[in-house]
Amino acid sequence: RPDAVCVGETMAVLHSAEPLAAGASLTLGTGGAESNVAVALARLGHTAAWVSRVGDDPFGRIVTDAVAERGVDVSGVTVDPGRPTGLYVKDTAPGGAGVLYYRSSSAASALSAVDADRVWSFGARLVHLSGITPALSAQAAALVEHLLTGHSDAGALRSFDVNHRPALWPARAAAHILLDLARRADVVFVGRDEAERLWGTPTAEDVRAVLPEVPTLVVKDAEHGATCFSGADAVFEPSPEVDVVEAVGAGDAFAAGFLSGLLDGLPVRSRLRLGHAVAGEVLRSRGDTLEDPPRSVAEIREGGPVSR
Ligand code: KDG
Repeated sequence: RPDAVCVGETMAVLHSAEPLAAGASLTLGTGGAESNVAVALARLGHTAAWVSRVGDDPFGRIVTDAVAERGVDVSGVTVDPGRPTGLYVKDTAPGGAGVLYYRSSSAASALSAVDADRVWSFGARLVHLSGITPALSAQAAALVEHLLTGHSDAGALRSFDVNHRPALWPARAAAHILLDLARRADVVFVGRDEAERLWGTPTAEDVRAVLPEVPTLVVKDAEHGATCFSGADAVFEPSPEVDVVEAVGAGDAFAAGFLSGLLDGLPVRSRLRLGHAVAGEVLRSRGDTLEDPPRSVAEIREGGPVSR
């Protein structure tokens, strides 16, 4: 029985170290918000599975192998011979175009409520989802809604990272859908600026006001810090200083650090500190996923568990 099952699209990534131009060299990697969380949880010593769909193509095999090699159970990944694996290009050097997606009609965009049984069959303690999946297609949105509301025999906690991707859907289309999904989750992660763009909520307290019932709500405010609201309590933990190399994947790393602390029954402050520590490690690297946990993880964990 894994600690966590993470559900969502993972793409092949082509990374350009210089602004894209004819003849540029691209490095092939792997990236997907939810599998990034699964990989980081596995790196942090938890058991994690990833459920998705990939094409019957080299990219599908490459991304599945990359996730599996990092210790994640990929037995819940379906190969769809009729659709390609999604692809994205990171043209993130100064002056570059940013992140470019080639993922419409991808294999993962055909995720649907049919896939829910595979998720539940793991009997995991936690199911992690993100607001990227409902942007992929109506049927993928139905899967997320189903997993957040449907019956889990194992009594799984549902974790939802809002992850609004403006390149997939504009804020006006995403706002009410993402708010409705977040309201159904047990644990919600959202960026302060992201929430402001979606819901017009400038402060963490304003975000709490639109999501008052969520048992554990984490509002992340980039280099300033993160606030965890649970019941009437609010705990703020400042972000440590980091020399940022590339920010892609840092939100996923934060979620994995926080969820690791939650799975271990650590106090809220330790969960936030784990989130910052793991995010810091990804901010300092070019890749999207955690390679090795930073040393501070052990120190934070030494604080020990508390009863939940
Ligand atoms: O969170 C990092 C992700 O943005 C990246 O890995 C790609 O999953 C991705 C997406 O859909 O943007």
